[in-house]
Amino acid sequence: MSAELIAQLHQRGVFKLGEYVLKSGQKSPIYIDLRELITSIKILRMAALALCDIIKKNNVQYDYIVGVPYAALPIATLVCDILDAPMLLRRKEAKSYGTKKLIEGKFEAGKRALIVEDVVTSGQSIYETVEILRKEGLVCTDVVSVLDRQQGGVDQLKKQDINLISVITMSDILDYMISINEITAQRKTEIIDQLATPFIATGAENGIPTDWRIQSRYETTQNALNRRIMEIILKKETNLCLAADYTSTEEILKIADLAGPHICALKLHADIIKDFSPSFVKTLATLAESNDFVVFEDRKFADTGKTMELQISEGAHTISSWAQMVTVHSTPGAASIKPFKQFVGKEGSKLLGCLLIAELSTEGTLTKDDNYKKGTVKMAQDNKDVVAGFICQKRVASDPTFLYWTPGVNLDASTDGSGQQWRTIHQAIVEEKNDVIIVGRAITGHADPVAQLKRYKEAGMEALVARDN
Ligand code: S5P
Repeated sequence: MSAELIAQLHQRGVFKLGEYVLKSGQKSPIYIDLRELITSIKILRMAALALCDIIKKNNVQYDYIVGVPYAALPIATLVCDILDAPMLLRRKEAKSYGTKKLIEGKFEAGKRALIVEDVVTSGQSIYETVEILRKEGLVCTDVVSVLDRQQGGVDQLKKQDINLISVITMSDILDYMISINEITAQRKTEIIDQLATPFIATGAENGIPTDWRIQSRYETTQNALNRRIMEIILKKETNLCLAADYTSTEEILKIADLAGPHICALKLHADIIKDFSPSFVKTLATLAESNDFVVFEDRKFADTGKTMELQISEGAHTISSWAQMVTVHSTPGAASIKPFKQFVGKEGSKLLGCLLIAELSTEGTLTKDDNYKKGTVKMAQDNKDVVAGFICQKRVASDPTFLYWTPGVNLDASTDGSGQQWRTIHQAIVEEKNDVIIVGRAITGHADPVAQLKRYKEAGMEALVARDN
């Protein structure tokens, strides 16, 4: 059954050879995205049947079946259907209303829960699920997965008394690729060796300190903007940046006043404001000072050095006279940074630093390209005095001296229908390892923005603390 499954998956292009960076930041010579499974119910069912097969063959005992959220949920559902077994659902975030339960479904403490996973790498996501189930009194010792990437997952889980059985392993896939002359036996050995090399998900590759806690990073940072932001994060306990995308100064000042206590930065698009004026930025500066937040102009500069120099200091907005931070595209190359360097510390300029756009949140963005991201990171690394970090979707560099700011966050919706892609705070911070969440319409478009500000502030900090502890 597993051979047929491998052939079917291969036919759908699920195995991609190349150079990839996994969620953990680890490099991988092969990428396997089993999420493509769910677009073919036939293959999904085949995988579910194979899982049922190994459950029976190994005589795995269970009272309930639980999928590791989210990718394994459809397959866990099918497994439950085939085995006629009761399913429990593990939530990634407790509901902010009602019962706040982390496990949905009826269960009795002391009974056995069997975990279903799609792909196992280090076993970390499985362990997180096991921990939650065990806290609820469930007995949790067995996991079945579709694929084991052979990256130490089995051993890591063993240490936690969890037994992992998989339908297919990376070796099986590579053997299949050898059999159809797609790779050589030598390449297989190289890939398996590379995958088995222990990985430390930090900056250790570059000899950079490995502590990601904001407190430690605050104590060592050399960058003026990061010092300021981290100071606010620690003092006000907020890693929330509000995107105040209103077109009138009245609305912006109103939300700035309400948001003040809950945010570390207020982000503007000055070019969408109908009645922008020097008195507006003056009032905003007063609010920023009394509430302790940073004023951020999301200009996304991308031009020749000279033009950007004029764009930041002249024209209707004279951005450098009021914004403490701005966004800059890396596309112009070295010219991206130079004009901004001269404004940090310059008389009459408020600029403390900038963020480089490493990856956009929009559907179909060309910034997904790995070389593009690498080039952006290199540019930042060579100019740490002015580049404080990145706008990104996943932490783009294993370097804690930068801050990673991420837009595309909404707890109640996944898209705006105009290309924006939203995901949860847990995903943005814990899974994708960003530091600051940029949230707009989830707050500004809500009937009760203050309640939303509190909700995003609390959830943002909770995720940050959970990530680093
Ligand atoms: O990739 C990006 C980069 C940015 S800075 N995607 C984004 O959405 N942004 C900005 O973040 C965008 O311009 C907007 O101001 C904010 C997100 O707003 P929301 O309403 O979608 O949360």
